[in-house]
Amino acid sequence: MSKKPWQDYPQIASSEITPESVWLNRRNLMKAATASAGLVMAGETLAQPKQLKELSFLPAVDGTPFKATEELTPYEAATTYNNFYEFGTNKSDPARYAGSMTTDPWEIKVGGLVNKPGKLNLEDIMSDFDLEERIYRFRCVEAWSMVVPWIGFPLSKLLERFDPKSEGKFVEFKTLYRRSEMRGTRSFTSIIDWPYREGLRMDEAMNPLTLMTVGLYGKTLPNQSGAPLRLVVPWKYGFKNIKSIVEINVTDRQPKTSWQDLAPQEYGFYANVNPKVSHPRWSQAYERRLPSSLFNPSRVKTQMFNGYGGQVASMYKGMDLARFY
Ligand SMILES: Nc1nc2c(c(=O)[nH]1)N[C@H]1C(S)=C(S)[C@@H](COP(=O)(O)O)O[C@H]1N2
Ligand SMILES: [Mo]
Repeated sequence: MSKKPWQDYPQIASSEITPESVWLNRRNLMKAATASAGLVMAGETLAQPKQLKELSFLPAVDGTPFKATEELTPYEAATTYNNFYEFGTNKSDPARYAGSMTTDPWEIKVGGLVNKPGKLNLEDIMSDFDLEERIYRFRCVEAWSMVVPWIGFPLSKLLERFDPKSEGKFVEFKTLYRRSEMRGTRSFTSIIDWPYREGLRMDEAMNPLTLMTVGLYGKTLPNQSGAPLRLVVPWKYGFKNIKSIVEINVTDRQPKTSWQDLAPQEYGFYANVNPKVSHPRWSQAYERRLPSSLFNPSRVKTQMFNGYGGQVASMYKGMDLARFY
């Protein structure tokens, strides 16, 4: 795979290139030093990219928060520069290896504090929910960003169907964990306690911006983007946008999340985009809008709540956002 311009960041200190994986790699080195066995990765054949299906959907409406006005990130950039640690920690690993994940059949289990626990399969999801397009800014905690035309439906519509109980204050999400198809989870350097987990407060989950996403650019999601179903929460850092979801639970306690588990001082539960609250190792005041290169870094100012304050700021009234990061 040839290197794309947006995969070069000589303008940024090496400690800042891919902070999430840099952090992991440091841990990995320590782990590797103590590991007795060498690195043995099965000689995997790369799966063919699967056929993506055209979707019918309601286009995003001009002049609404559902349609960002910035230029779209090219499809190629959005689908070759990814974070999906189940397939490796390099940005190019998901596009290269996620094809090995089987996404058909697919089932999501919904339970916890709901009156009607149950399951949904992908066919139900595709036939029961009206799909709409949302053009959202997407901001990774590593300070790169993109603008993507997602396709999906509000998470609230899915949750309502299972009738959450009034004691339900949070929603927990889990990604598929299938070792045989996810080389990153088998790697001896993998330190995430799989499955990947995320969570939202109930009001965040019910916010109209919060999207259960099944596609991008008019078609079903490629595996590296979290097929067949992933979360998109545009006012939060990218790691909240959990991919390839198989389980959703309504809970009365704040769920544990994968990144919080790994480095609680660096990655909080809320993870609201906030230019004024720095990550311990870098500033969040600016971001690189993909495609970004040495001669065209596309440096833009990061906006409070990623520019969605009008829709979400009221949920955090009176909260110290430096403390609840
Ligand atoms: N299951 C799972 N979901 C995940 C991740 C992951 O490693 N595993 N990475 C997160 C991070 S850190 C980011 S920035 C986004 C990246 O989404 P993208 O690859 O579609 O840009 O996915 C998030 N969802
Ligand atoms: Mo991220």
